[in-house]
Amino acid sequence: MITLITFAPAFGQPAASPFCVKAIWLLNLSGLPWQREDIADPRKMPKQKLPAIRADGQIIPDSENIRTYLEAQGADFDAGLSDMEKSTSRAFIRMAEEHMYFHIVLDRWGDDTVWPIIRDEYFNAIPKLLRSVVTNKLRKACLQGMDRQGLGRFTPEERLARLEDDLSAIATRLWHGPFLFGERPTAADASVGAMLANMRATPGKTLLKTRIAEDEILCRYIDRCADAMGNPSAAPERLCA
Ligand SMILES: N[C@@H](CCC(=O)N[C@@H](CS)C(=O)NCC(=O)O)C(=O)O
Repeated sequence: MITLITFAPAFGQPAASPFCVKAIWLLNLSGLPWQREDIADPRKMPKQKLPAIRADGQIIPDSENIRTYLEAQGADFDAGLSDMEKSTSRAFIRMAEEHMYFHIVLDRWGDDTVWPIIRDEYFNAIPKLLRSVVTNKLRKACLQGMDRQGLGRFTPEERLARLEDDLSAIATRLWHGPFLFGERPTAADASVGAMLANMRATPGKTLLKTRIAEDEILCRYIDRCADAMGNPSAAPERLCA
């Protein structure tokens, strides 16, 4: 059986990380049997990140590699999509994972009102007396990385303005159906839906969280994604024979 190595549930999400939520949703869509193993420290993983799966005696890191593995087992997440739709899907996945994701990182690690809640949720295995010292270093390294990446140099207002075009691209597709590519969830929904869900789930009242939480179209979409992909028995149909 496939074992998903993931961060634990947090803030009402099946995992603290949107990439782990994506992997959970893809696993559910695949219809393959799987179990989860929650860990707090990814340093022993091949890429020092989560998610990863243990399957066929090996550890496969990275949610896209997990998708590839599941497809090799017979899953077809984009069944029925045309080549044009598949190429658009690829762009939406990149938008979610290489842009929207970093807004979540900055919202959670960069906001002084949110950070203490994140720290105590993510790092509750570290004894309280040590927690601030250890996590201050991690936080500094994370924010330095975001500064180098560039988005960390934007104010929250500038970040939100930058994100608006992504949100409007998503909403435009949702005018045409309940999911990004029609009536049923596809791979792009697992990425985009997971990012939006985690934006909304961030504790506190940041500009980003409020923006998503007050958007009826996006909130209904997040809920539809969670309903359709969040529960193995709720998957629209078994993708694997
Ligand atoms: N490209 C990877 C990204 C995974 C990723 O960034 N995971 C983060 C959590 S959202 C992580 O494990 N961070 C731990 C660390 O960097 O120490 C994927 O698709 O799985």
